[in-house]
Amino acid sequence: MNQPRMAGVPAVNPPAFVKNQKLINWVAEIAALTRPDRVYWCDGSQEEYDRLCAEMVAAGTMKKLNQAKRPNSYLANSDPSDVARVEDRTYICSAKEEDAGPTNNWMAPAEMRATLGGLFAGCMRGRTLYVVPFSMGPLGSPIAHIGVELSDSAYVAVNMRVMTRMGKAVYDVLGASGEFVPCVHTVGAPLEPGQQDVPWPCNATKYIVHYPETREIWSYGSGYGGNALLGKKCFALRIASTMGRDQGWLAEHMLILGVESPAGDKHYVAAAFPSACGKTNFAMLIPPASFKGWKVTTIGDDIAWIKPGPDGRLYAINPEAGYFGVAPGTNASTNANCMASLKSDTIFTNVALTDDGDVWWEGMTKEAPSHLIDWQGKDWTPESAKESGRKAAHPNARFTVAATQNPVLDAAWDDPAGVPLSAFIFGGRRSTTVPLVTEARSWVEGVYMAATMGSETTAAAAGQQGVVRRDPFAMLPFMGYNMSDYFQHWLNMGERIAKSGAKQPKIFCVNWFRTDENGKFIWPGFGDNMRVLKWMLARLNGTAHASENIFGLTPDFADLDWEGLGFTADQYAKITSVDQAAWQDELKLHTELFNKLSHHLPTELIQTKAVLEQRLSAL
Ligand code: SAT
Ligand code: MN
Repeated sequence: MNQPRMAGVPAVNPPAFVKNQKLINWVAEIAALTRPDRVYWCDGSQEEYDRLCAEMVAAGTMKKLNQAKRPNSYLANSDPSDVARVEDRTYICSAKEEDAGPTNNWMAPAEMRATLGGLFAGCMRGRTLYVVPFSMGPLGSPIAHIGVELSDSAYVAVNMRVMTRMGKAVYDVLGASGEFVPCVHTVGAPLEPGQQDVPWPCNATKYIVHYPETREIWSYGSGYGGNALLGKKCFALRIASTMGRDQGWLAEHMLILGVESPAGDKHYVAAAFPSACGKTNFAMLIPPASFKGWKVTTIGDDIAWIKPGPDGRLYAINPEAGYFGVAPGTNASTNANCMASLKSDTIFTNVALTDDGDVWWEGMTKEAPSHLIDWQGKDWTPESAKESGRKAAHPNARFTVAATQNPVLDAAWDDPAGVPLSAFIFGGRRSTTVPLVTEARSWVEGVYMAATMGSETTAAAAGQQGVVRRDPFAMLPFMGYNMSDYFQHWLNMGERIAKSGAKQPKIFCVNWFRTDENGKFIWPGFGDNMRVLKWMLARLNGTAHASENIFGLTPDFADLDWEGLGFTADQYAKITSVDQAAWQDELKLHTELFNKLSHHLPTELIQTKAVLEQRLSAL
């Protein structure tokens, strides 16, 4: 099976367990283009993980943390220029521009191929090309798909082992003729002979490129998060959303959780929030002490693949196998389950290092340690930070940890059949305007709520923070095709469920983030979001009251369980009020969005907006 060798091209030497000739040929082709010093086929073993981590420690890319305090854990500090997803460098290169739609950057495939051809030529010189085979979803599940990432970053290889089902078993599922999504990744920093490497190689030029028709991903210049771990946003959302459109399923930026009442009534719900808006915390929620016997369990914290089952209901899997979560703000009271998950076997990126070889980030403890090494490797003290405002951890600092370390992992998290969904929740980060919770009166109204969702931007993406932007379905940075066609796809899915005779999931819109006149959050959030979940469950079972307003159905103060929380009707009014003037402005933004998305915008959504406008002006 070996390929003839060209000068300067390393032998591909596939191990005997790799039987897929198409894969071997493709690896040879990419090696010939990128010219790595060697090709290494990952088997996903613990031994391999430990070895690659040890190599990165020796190279200065990672530090091994104190084995007694944080066993088998590492800290990586990225280059300060490479700390978040780069949305303005992310492209959907469909044959037709209108198929990428107005929310995506587009370039003609041939033009992009020419550009990337130049950039990728010789881009891995002096480095190792890692062949990283992975399954998104339980191995062999009918909802799962396989990808292979070729990367010159060992950091990517070890993170992929945590974030996906990665390794030898994938080659077995792939067999001689199985399909895979090819993903090519380079940090874009070739080494000349004898050139000393830097701890975090990357390139000022970055391209995150998707070809939806041929289902290919090419990523250049970044080693961070969603730019580089290509199974996540690139495959599981951008490419998978187009697969879902073509094949009748959904790839969503959603957590999936199970919620069970003391009486044993259990439902699964999927919830969409933009990056860094608390999906991981919600997915691992610990109910307040007064909610005895209530249980919340995690299926996933970021992405859901959702397909209609034989009974017509929607079934969801988490395509991932780990969490790449935001560290700052995570602590024993905001997310004790997460803190427990991070006790060992974790890769931290861009958090601070304590003097005893452990990690720290803003919000981990009330008091910061008296001295730290910050995420840029510099001395940091609370006093110096007061003056300079410098953070010890980057606001988008992350942990990478296996789902199996989560103490509240749902028993069905790895079930190839997925779990049936009873409800969808959509939420943005809005300091004003949007009430705590609203139930849509119909599927179409729910799709409207999701389509017009706005959110204040966070540190998860490079660029200005805290500005409200429309983020339909929390998918704005992750859509693989024309946004309005996606809205239509959602409407079609709703109809399909209705036609099957199955009950459509209910759709809710939430906002945990309303602030008072001093800019402080009014709603306690975190575990207390259970109060809203409980009301939703009762709505599903037809046992809770809701009042109708212009936007949908909202609980009165008396409809929520307040036991154990001193929250007043007055405070509740502040986070549920619907201000006419604010909503008139809000609807203007919906109009702006709809003007931008006019190509193929479903008429049902235009009609829904017209009805809202009428109701609002009649107030
Ligand atoms: O960097 S990631 O895209 O993986 C994280 C996020 O933005 O949600
Ligand atoms: Mn996300």
